Amino acid sequence: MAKVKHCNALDQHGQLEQIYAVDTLELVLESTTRGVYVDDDGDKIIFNGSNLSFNGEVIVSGRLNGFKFVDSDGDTLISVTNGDWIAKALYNALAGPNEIRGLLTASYASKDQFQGSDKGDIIYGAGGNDRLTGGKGEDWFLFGHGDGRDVVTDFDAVGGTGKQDFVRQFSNDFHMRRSGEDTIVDFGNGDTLILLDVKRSDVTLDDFMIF
Ligand SMILES: [Ca+2]
Ligand SMILES: [Ca+2]
Ligand SMILES: [Ca+2]
Repeated sequence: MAKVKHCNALDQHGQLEQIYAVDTLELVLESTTRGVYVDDDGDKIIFNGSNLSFNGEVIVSGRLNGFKFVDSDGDTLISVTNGDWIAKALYNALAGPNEIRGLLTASYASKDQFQGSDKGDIIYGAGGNDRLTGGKGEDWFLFGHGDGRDVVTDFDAVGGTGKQDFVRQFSNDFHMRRSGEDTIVDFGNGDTLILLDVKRSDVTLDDFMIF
């Protein structure tokens, strides 16, 4: 289970894709436990692991247990720990056509835990049954086809401007039902989003946006 922490510096709608020029990433530090990549304006991706080895820019072997996005000011944007991945597979996902999104989708493929910052975050659990906590601010929870049975622990359906949370989902073909104190958003085929301690009557279609 990876633990993913979004930090304040990423701020509202933090799109790593807009921050990182993946084509320009260069490996600037390598060891058996670490690989540090920097893009052309100084934003870093730091991989941590064991038995790592490199061939040019490429990680060719070893395991990764986490990685961190650190911007050119030295502020951590997202920190991922407690994972266990084949290092080459994650490197290949980053080097593939979907770049950052590919890396995140590959890393978040199983059951993980997400903690948002005090500001607005975009939180994407990807595959597996994830536990998602947005924290303060206006948070967006992304949910795609095959993303499992995810739980949002602090969904704010009534907060108003600056606090309200939203779901960004792959399909408008879902139904909602009450389950005890919770609201279940059911997309069928095992894809469900559970909004803990949220009243069914507080959730409206305004809380959703298809992507
Ligand atoms: Ca996941
Ligand atoms: Ca937040
Ligand atoms: Ca999931």
